[in-house]
Amino acid sequence: MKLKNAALCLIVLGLISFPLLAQKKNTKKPNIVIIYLDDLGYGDLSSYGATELKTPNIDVLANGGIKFTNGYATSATCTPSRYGLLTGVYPWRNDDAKILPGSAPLIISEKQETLPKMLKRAGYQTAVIGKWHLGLGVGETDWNKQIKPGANEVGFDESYILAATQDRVPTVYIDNGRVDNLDPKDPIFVSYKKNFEGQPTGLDNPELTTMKWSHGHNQSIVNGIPRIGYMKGGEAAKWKDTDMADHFLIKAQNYVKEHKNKPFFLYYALQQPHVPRTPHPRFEGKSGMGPRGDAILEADWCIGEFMKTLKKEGILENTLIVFSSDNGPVLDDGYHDDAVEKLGKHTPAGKLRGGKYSLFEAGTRVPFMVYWKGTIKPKVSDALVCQMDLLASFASMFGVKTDLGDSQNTINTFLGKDNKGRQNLVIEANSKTAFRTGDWIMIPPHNGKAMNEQTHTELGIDTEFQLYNLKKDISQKKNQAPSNPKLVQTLFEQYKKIVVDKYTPIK
Ligand code: NG6
Ligand code: CA
Repeated sequence: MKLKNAALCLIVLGLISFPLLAQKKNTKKPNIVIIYLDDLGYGDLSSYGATELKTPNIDVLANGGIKFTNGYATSATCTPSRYGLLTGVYPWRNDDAKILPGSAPLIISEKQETLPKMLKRAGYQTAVIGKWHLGLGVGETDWNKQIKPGANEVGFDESYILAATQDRVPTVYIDNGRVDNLDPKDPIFVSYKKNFEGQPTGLDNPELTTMKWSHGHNQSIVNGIPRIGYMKGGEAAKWKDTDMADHFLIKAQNYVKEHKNKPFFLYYALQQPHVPRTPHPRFEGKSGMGPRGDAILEADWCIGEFMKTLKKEGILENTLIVFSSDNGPVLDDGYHDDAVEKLGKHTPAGKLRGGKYSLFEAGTRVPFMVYWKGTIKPKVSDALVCQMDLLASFASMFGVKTDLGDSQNTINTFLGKDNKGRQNLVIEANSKTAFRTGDWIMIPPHNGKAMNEQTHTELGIDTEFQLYNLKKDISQKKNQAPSNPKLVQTLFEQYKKIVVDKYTPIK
């Protein structure tokens, strides 16, 4: 009898204390980490169906969190996707949101709302570590001085970045607006117009290159790799390509260790598997697929190490992690690096058609997961979600007012509480757009090439309407537009309301 009473007591106590505990957990602000890869395809992870590559660490996030099968970047290339992610505004609303040279000015206005600014208002410390590619300064940048405005002026308390891409000059790290390790006696000069006298180039001095270019990438040579753009000086500041992954990882780990006592937002933007693919020698040959596969394994390792740090610092269960990629996969993106030759049975885009640069699905549909150990129950979600919506969603989660732009609050979908996602989405590739709603995607007529001959990518461009049912035909094999003119018209009207009818971009 006594025992029974005690048990009853415990149950009652449990019932009372459980909601309190649950409440406590929900009110505590989790750290937020966005892990963002560069050119990782929908089919590049074992958790997304890859059989030829094993990505056990990223799979922990996919299988232990919400794994989205209809998760999108806003665009099929880097700059616009990152613009969408950070500003919550469709990148095609900003004419400057196109693949930028390393010397381009910052394309986010200092007055504009951004994800880190909003999170700062919610009480977060903010940082970006890794690839930036949203421009720096106001033009005619002097790389020997403080470079402003940049990441720090649009919401990041701290930034440790590469300016554009690994294949573009300047090939240096920028630490809170200053070129890291720059020797003032050896100033650095950058030009995208003409070479500096006496400097070798990939075009004229192929004997000095250890990696061979296939298209573009024949200007200044750094570490034996011919790049896009010209650069002179700054010897001590030049990065070592094979150390880049370790370098960013250590920066990210240190950031966590130093900021763990208050909520932080870390945008950890890895450079892999974008070209030039330069995995550290300890990953060389590990995938059997050449440097592209090795770079993916290296990125997977980095993420595993980063997770270990979160765990060791005791904050893994209080950290919400979003994982995604800025655009879909490409094999030959300008260097002969065996990506084509050693691909074997691997399908970087999975069953999707197209790839990086494409309006077909593989351009923008990317691995996308939200992981929060102990809080989010693992599931696979086929809701339509987009990176651009993280801004409005986190704003709603923390009760912070925000300038919405195109960002929609889908927080319950991100946390796995519902399966609604967004109703529709405009995707973009090379300033051309298409409209997804429900299971349908409508690609309006566009002028332009159907094929990118250099990368061998189908671009999804046609002068006729295209309509695909993605549920029944994920590989976009059958154009249903000719047999569904009414539906095409309806979708085109909805699309026009968003795309063509005037909207003042936030600049
Ligand atoms: C292209 C480059 C490509 C890559 C891309 C940007 C050539 C021929 N091709 O112009 O190699 O750098 O720009 O990729 O130069 S992204 O992922 O940053 O958008
Ligand atoms: Ca990219």
